[in-house]
Parts: sequence; C-alpha cells; structure tokens
Amino acid sequence: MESKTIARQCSLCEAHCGILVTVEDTRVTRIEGNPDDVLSRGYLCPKATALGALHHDPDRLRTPVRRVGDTFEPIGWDEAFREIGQRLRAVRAAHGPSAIGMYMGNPAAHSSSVLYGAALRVALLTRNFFSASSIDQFPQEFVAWRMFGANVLMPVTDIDRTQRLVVLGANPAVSNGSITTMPGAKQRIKDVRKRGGTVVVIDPRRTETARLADEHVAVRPGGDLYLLLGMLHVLVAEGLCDERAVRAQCAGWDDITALVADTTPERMAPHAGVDAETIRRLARDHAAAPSAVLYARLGVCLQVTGTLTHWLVNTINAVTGNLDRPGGQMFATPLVDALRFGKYLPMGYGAWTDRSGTHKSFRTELPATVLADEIRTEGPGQIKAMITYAGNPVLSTPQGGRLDEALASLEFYVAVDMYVTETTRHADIILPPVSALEREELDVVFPVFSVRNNARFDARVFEPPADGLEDWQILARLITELVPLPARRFTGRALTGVLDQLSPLRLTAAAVAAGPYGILRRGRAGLTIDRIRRAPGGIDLGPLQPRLRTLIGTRDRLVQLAPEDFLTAARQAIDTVDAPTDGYDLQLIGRRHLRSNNSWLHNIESMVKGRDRCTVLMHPDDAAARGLVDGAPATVESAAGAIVVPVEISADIRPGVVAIPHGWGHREPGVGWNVAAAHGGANVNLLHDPARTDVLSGAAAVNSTRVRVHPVTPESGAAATVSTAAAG
Ligand SMILES: Nc1nc2c(c(=O)[nH]1)N[C@H]1C(S)=C(S)[C@@H](COP(=O)(O)OP(=O)(O)OC[C@H]3O[C@@H](n4cnc5c(=O)[nH]c(N)nc54)[C@H](O)[C@@H]3O)O[C@H]1N2
Ligand SMILES: Nc1nc2c(c(=O)[nH]1)N[C@H]1C(S)=C(S)[C@@H](COP(=O)(O)OP(=O)(O)OC[C@H]3O[C@@H](n4cnc5c(=O)[nH]c(N)nc54)[C@H](O)[C@@H]3O)O[C@H]1N2
Ligand code: SF4
Ligand SMILES: [Mo]
Repeated sequence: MESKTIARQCSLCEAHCGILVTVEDTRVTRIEGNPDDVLSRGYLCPKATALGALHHDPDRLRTPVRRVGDTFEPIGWDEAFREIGQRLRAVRAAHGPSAIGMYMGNPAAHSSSVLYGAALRVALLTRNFFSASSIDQFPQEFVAWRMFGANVLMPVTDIDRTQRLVVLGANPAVSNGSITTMPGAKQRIKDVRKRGGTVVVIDPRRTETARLADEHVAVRPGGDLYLLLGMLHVLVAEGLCDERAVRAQCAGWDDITALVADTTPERMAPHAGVDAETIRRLARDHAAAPSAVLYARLGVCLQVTGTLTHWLVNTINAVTGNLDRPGGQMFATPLVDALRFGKYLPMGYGAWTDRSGTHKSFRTELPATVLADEIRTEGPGQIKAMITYAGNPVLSTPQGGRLDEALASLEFYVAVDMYVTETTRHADIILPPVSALEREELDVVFPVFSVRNNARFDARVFEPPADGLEDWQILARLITELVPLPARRFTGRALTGVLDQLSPLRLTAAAVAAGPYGILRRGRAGLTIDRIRRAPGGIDLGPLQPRLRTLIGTRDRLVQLAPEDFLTAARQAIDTVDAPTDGYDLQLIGRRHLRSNNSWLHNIESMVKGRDRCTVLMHPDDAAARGLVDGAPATVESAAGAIVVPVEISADIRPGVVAIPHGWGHREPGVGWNVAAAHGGANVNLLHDPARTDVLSGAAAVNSTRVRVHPVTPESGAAATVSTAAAG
C-alpha cells in the first residue's frame, strides 16, 4: 500500500490552518494539524476532516451537468461552454449587460481562483453583481473606506500582544476569527489572560468565547451602538482619551466630542440593555490598560446599525491610542501588498442603485437581499440570466422566500459549484471545479488579515483528473465566451490559450516578486514561490508593524473620526428606540457550530451526526412562559415568514433573545445532498426581512429580527417550513 503525507492548508474557513493530509492508495485516511505551521501551530478544528470526506463524497459532481426536465444529465465541457456562451450572449444582445446577474459566494475567497471571479465580474459589465460580502463584512469595508480611505484597510486585532481583548458580536472560539485570521483562537484568548491581560465578551449569548473570558456582558441585540456611545461619552467626559495620539493621527475630534456630549451611560443603558455602571467601567478599563482592543464581527455587522457600530469600534480604539500600535488594531504586511493599492480603487458608492432606488452600489455591488426582486420585477434592467459561483444564496440570504421561484423563472442560469444545492438545483448547467485537495496555490487573501505576517503554500494532495478544471479555468472559459470577439471560433480559441497560461499561481508569483518580501526589493534574499513551497509549515514573516501612515488613503492622510453622514445617522439612531412590534416579543440572532460551515458541510456524516443543530435556543423563562419544552417542535414566526424547529433550552442566552443557526433547510426536492437532506433543518433566512438592512452599507440586518415563538399548532405547522427533527 502506498502512503504519503502532504502539508497544506484547510481552506474551509478564514483560519486556513496548516494540515497534514495522509493518503493511502487513493483515499485520505488522516488529517492532522501541522505542528510546524507558522500560524496555526498544530491547531485544527473538527471541520478539517471534512476535506477528505468532501473529496470522496459520491454526491460531489465530477462532470458538468445539464438540466433535462427535473433532473440533470452529464455533458462534455466543450458542449457546456458552447451552449452557455450562446445563451448568455443572446440574453445580453436582447436586454443589455445588466440582464446577466452574478452572485459570488464565500468559498470563492478561499481559493486564488477568486482573481478570475473578479475578472468575470468586469467582463460582464453588469450592474447586477452580488456577493456574500453584503451579508458579511460590508459594514466593515464601508467604515474602512470612510475612516482610512480604502475598503481593504479593515484593521486586524493584534490578539497575540494585547493586554485587554474586548469581543463584541464575534465568537472566535467557534469561528476561529474572521477579518482577523487567528487559527486556534481559543488558545490565543487563553494566552491573553495567561500573560496577565483581561478578556471581555459582549454578546447576548454566553458563548463558547464568553466562557473563556473574565467577564461576559449580555448586551441587547442591536444595543452595541448605544453601549459604545456611552463608553465614548465617559472617555471624553473623564479626560481618558490619548489626545496626543488623536491629534497626530485623526481628524474630526471636535465633532466626536459634540456627538457624545449627552450620550451618558445612564441615557444609553436602556437602549444597550446594559447597566450604566458596567458601561462606565468598560470605558475606564479600556483606557487604563497598557494596550486594549475592541474586536467586533458579524453580531454587530449584520444590524441596521452595522456601519455605525464598527465606526465606533475603530474610533474608541483610535482615541485610546490603540490604533496602529502593538496590542491594538493593526495592519499586516502581506506578501502581496494589496493594502498599498486599496486607496486607488474607486468605491463607486451610489454610482447606481437597485431599481427600487433604495440601495446604493458599493464597490460595484448591490446588496444580495435585492436579488430575488431584481429577477422578478419586470422592466428595463431586469435580470434574465444568472451566474452563481461558489454561493448558496437561497439559504444564505434573506429574500422573503422569493429567490427559489425567481431562479426558476430565469431564461438561463449557470452555476459554478460541485453540488446540486438549494440554489444550483435551478440551474440549466452546473460546472463543477476539481476538489480543494486537487489544487495547488498560494493564498494571498487571508495574509492581509493575519495576526502574524506569513507565507504558506498549499500543495496538491491528488492530481486532478485529466478532464478536471479548476474554478479559474472554468471562469476563464466563461470570460472567453462573454467578451466580444471578432471571428469567435478562432479568436476564442486563441484567448483560451492565452488565459490558460495565466494561472493564478503564475500571476501570484509575479506579484510576490514585486511585493515587500520579493526578489525585486530584496534581491537574492527575496521570497519566491519555490522557497515558500519548500517550507511545509510556511515562512513566518514576523509580528505586525505600525504602518497606517504609509497606507492611509484619506485626502489629509488622517483617520476620519467624523464622516458627516455617520454623524447624522448616529444622531438619528440615538433618537430612535427599537421597540417590540405587533406581539413579536423576542429578538432573533444567529449562531455557528464548530461542525458546521455556512450551508455546505451538512452532507458529511461526521459533521451532522449527533444532536440536532438547527434548533431555536431560548432562555428557560421564555420557554416556560410559552409552554415550550426542550426538544419539542416550536413555530418561530416573524412578519416575513415562519419555520418549525425544535426548542433547545439554555440559561446561556439573554432572556428575550432566541438564536437559530443559518445554512439549514435541505429538504427541497431535487437537491443532490443525500446526507444533508436527511438532516434537513429549516432556513432561518425565511424569517428575516430583506428590506431590513444596515442603513449605510446595505448589508442584511439579520441579528435582531423580531419574532414570536409558540408550540406548533396544526395551522402554524402547516404554514411553516418544517425541520426534520421537529417533524419526526
Ligand atoms: N441568517 C444568517 N445568514 C447568514 C449568516 C448569518 O450569520 N446569519 N452568515 C453569512 C455569511 S458570514 C456568509 S459568508 C454567507 C455565506 O453564503 P454563501 O457563500 O452564499 O453560501 P455558502 O453556504 O458558503 O455556500 C457555498 C457554496 O459554494 C460551494 N463551494 C464550496 N467550495 C467551492 C469551491 O471551491 N468552488 C466552487 N465553485 N464552489 C464551492 C458549496 O458547494 C456551496 O454550494 O452566509 C451568510 N448568511
Ligand atoms: N464553525 C464555523 N466557523 C466559521 C463559520 C461557520 O459557519 N462555522 N463561518 C465562517 C464565516 S463565513 C464567518 S463570516 C465567520 C464569522 O465569525 P464570527 O462573527 O465570530 O461568528 P458568529 O458565530 O456569527 O458570531 C457572532 C456573534 O454575535 C453575537 N450577536 C448577535 N447579535 C449581537 C448583537 O447585537 N450584539 C453583540 N454584541 N453580539 C451579537 C452572536 O451571539 C454570536 O456569538 O465565521 C467563520 N467560521
Ligand atoms: S478552523 Fe477548522 S475549518 Fe477553519 S481552517 Fe482551521 S481546521 Fe479548517
Ligand atoms: Mo462569512
């Protein structure tokens, strides 16, 4: 029996842990953490083992398929591309470029094929481009653009050196960090306390991260903005800010002090759901610590106040002198230094809007929540054909339950995905890439957000099949089909030949050579792809260095503390109280599980076995008041929709709040996920109103939806989407 062990990374989430994959004959028999990995130092989570199962999954598509009635049949690559080209060009010729919409999902960012995703987006020239970013980090990019002058300048939390870590709306003990790549986050958090520092978690649920902390503050969902306004008031009123740092680094100080003049902890406390004394103490402790950092993520991003909250997170870090210094918020020096060029990218904010005129484009995108309506609403600019790449928006985005029907109504839909999912089941043609273990690459995305500078190579575990294509090759062929060419039969072939030579790895090699560690700058000592490839644990490039001064893209080269529209929106938010409406007396938030990854690991038996994960988590008092018992099915209902899921009772969640994970609801007919279908669950995004978005960036506000929960009655059960466990 032939056995080999290959070092690479797990690309399932942002942590990109270093792994050792052992293969015996043609099967993956073991996946372990790589102790030599310079960033993850041997850590891996249970999801990593799914990489082997995904590779061997019989449900994974290995050839392109074409819809025939209600099923799919295999088809050759050339035939597929020919048909796609003809159909898409016909749509564009008849209705214009915006008639082709594109949605790019999360896994796209986890492979360097994303370069070709971006290129396809450009080739389409459509206004109807969407991505998972608008149900993820849009508010953070928006804030980075307005405060630092470039959307990529989202600061990294220097967790390895801070003496005070305050986490709001993130659960790194499960997620392993996001927009701060910190594999093995649990250990890193424990280490803060081990070196005498403090950890505070602000979250409506006592999460896995909160359990590691010195203090847990159970904020009201959506209450963080008020909590931070209260903290900022204390910092200003008590003279606790680092005014020297502010004067050297920032503009807008006077506007900030005016804004928070009346936001006393007493006034903010009821909105935050946190008592005034705690707010005051959090402010004082932040200022007193030798270094301190507020780290915020999805829980505060996906709120109507997402942009405002992230603005105040950065502002508090800046005015306490914790921006761009060790132990605070910092910026990496990645081997391909995208941060230096961010300021030259126009954000095109408001260059166009969705057709209802509600949402402005931001970095050439519209919010994903308008996708169903842009397909369904007739008239000029209507989407007639779609391309989805590595995304499952039917489950991952709030669409008022209309996206299924919308996708089914398209003239033509092509999906780049290796599964027949709730989304891709509507496609006319599905183009599957080779498996992750069949590609080799050098990740250049996540080093931009890593807690240490590093360079790590992903080696191939398996040779791809002779007729297998990587995502970038598929996307390059789609580009070839879409760009206007004279004499398509001949020039198309020539263009394919050219693009085939421009693999992301080749492009990356050139970018590395020109980057901060490359041979063009460092001569013979410089890094090359070959050098990185020969270091199976990667190369450590040292701790983060202060460098905002060289990166900042604002006109006066100062951090903008007080963009006018942020101030206006903040004043409005201070005057608005978010009260329960129409008997929807609970607030719904999300949660993630260590064995689940958005919508697409539920087809792997080891990821779904055991207790049902798609449950509504609620406080014992809330359950008792509604006559609900642990494990029994309940109807969760909002103004937008209803689902049925089992109840899970826990005192870890704030009374008045319930939590349901997203990415479930795999029972639709025709979905090619056989294991997932048996576990079902329900799609929580049916409960979220697509019209409820972050006011400034347009990101979906899914973390404080008003709901009611009650035992299943015959009527409510029939009307709702039922989860397997609840039904069974
Ligand atoms: N209510 C609620 N909704 C949420 C969230 C939440 O917290 N609450 N979280 C949001 C977040 S943060 C995100 S990132 C989004 C994710 O939203 P999406 O990106 O839309 O969905 P995923 O579940 O990641 O689906 C990924 C798809 O890509 C396919 N895929 C996997 N790897 C590859 C690959 O290498 N190539 C190709 N071509 N396809 C691949 C999978 O088969 C799957 O169909 O969900 C969001 N939705
Ligand atoms: N195991 C696992 N890991 C993952 C993923 C996964 O699906 N599974 N997904 C990956 C992706 S795509 C992403 S973007 C990251 C996300 O990474 P995180 O943001 O760390 O993950 P979440 O679990 O969504 O954490 C959000 C937290 O916010 C809390 N919260 C909700 N509303 C509020 C609020 O109003 N205020 C405050 N203060 N807190 C609130 C929730 O209780 C939750 O604990 O995780 C990545 N890692
Ligand atoms: S945390 Fe888990 S899923 Fe994420 S990269 Fe590491 S091993 Fe993979
Ligand atoms: Mo995400």
